[in-house]
Amino acid sequence: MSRTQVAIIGAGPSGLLLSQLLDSQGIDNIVLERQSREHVIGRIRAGVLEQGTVDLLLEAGVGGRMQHEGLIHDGFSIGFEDRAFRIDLRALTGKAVTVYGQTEITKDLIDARAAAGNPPAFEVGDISLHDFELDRPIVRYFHGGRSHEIACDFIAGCDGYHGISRKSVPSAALRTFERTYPFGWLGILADVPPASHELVYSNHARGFALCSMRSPRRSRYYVQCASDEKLEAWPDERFWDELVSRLPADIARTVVAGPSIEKSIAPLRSFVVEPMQFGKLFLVGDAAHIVPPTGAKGLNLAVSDVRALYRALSAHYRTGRSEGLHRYSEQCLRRVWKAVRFSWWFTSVMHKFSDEPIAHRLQLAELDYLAGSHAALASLAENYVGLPEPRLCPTLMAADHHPALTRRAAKLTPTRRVRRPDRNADRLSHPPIRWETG
Ligand code: RFL
Ligand code: PHB
Repeated sequence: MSRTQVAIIGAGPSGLLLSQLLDSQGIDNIVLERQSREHVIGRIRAGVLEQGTVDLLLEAGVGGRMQHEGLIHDGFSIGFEDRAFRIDLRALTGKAVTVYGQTEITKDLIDARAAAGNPPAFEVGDISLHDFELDRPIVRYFHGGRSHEIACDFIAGCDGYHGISRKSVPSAALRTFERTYPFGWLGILADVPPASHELVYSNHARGFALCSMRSPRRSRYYVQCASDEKLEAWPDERFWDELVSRLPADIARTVVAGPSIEKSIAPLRSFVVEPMQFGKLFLVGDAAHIVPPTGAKGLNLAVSDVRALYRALSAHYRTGRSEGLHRYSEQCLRRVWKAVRFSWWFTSVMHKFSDEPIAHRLQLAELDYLAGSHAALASLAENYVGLPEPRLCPTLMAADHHPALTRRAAKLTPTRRVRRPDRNADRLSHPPIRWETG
């Protein structure tokens, strides 16, 4: 039996980034991945990074290429009824987002892990987790033609929604919350210039569409499709025709069609498990929560979990203090639920749910209100760029949920800990609403 401090299950962005950060603190770890390296770096997923995600990638020493190739976006547009309005993220929040593909982040992390002499073990079979409710967890698996056993201090379950980590916890110990949406996203990647220099989210009577990108020469587009849709039913021509039909005319005219280099369908769901910790097993990223991609939150939430676990483990090994580990689930879930709410709301406003005419009219009214209300735009923008990290003061955390405690907290909490207004608040000025078309 071999030994490590932290056994990490899954080499997606969560597992790889956690491994990289722990290594930087001299914390021994091993990453076990079910799929091959080629499969992992071939998956096309997220594209929009919050500043907090960018900062943690830089802290981990894997941000060089992202800084060079990532595109800073100060805003995005929402189309409806053949017109579009811009959400000026910079003016509304003082912040921007970075467009840089998850595929590239994964490549950068795998290269960094290899350069550090601790690459993930790919194509690992039959992983099973044992004794994690006790002091000495054990991970068993099959790799390189033989079985292995590792004793560790902690297990990080970074193995996504379909992984084994969450399923290893007795079901009575967990509570799950789930909503599946009656549609999916059909996405294509193509080496053609993007239709617009910023992202465009479009509400249309035929269904949702999104114009995104990976670089000035590579576009990523999505259209809402039925959840049981078959890829074979979507030759490239049909995709481009459908996309163009769902965009405001001025944007549709700028779409450059070309052969797809990837095409896939993703189901949409909201899912949360509580708590995110069971004994020495910590659930991280998609293993603990899934959001529909509309709000571009999934990867960013995963990185927030990694940040919290990395800091808690570092403190544990450095000082022997474990408060951060005990608070991990509570701290992460506060952020998770806000992102679940935002992603659900944005999904609800932008997608076609039924043929009921009133449903579409209500969406149009909401979008018209959004376009004309500074308060509503500011709320959308602050959620999109990423909410600040939840505060760590336990008294205030409880008080936030229980008004009765707020009064007590006000008495007990030193004034310097009391919530201060956001330092960007004075930068909020009503931006001009720019109608790009119509
Ligand atoms: P992942 O990426 O699913 O990685 C989990 C890894 O675990 C492996 N695994 C196992 N390994 C060992 N043993 C087992 N039994 C295992 N079972 C599974 C898997 O092979 C895999 O390598 O989870 P992670 O690391 O938590 O990362 C989460 C993100 O991938 C995900 O949240 C985002 O991609 C979501 N997402 C977006 N997030 C954003 O922040 N911004 C976006 O713009 C954005 N766009 C998207 C998205 C997700 C999409 N899809 C595919 C639903 C766009 C789309 C279309
Ligand atoms: C993407 O580029 O893949 C992307 C962008 C924004 C989203 C979801 C996906 O909300």
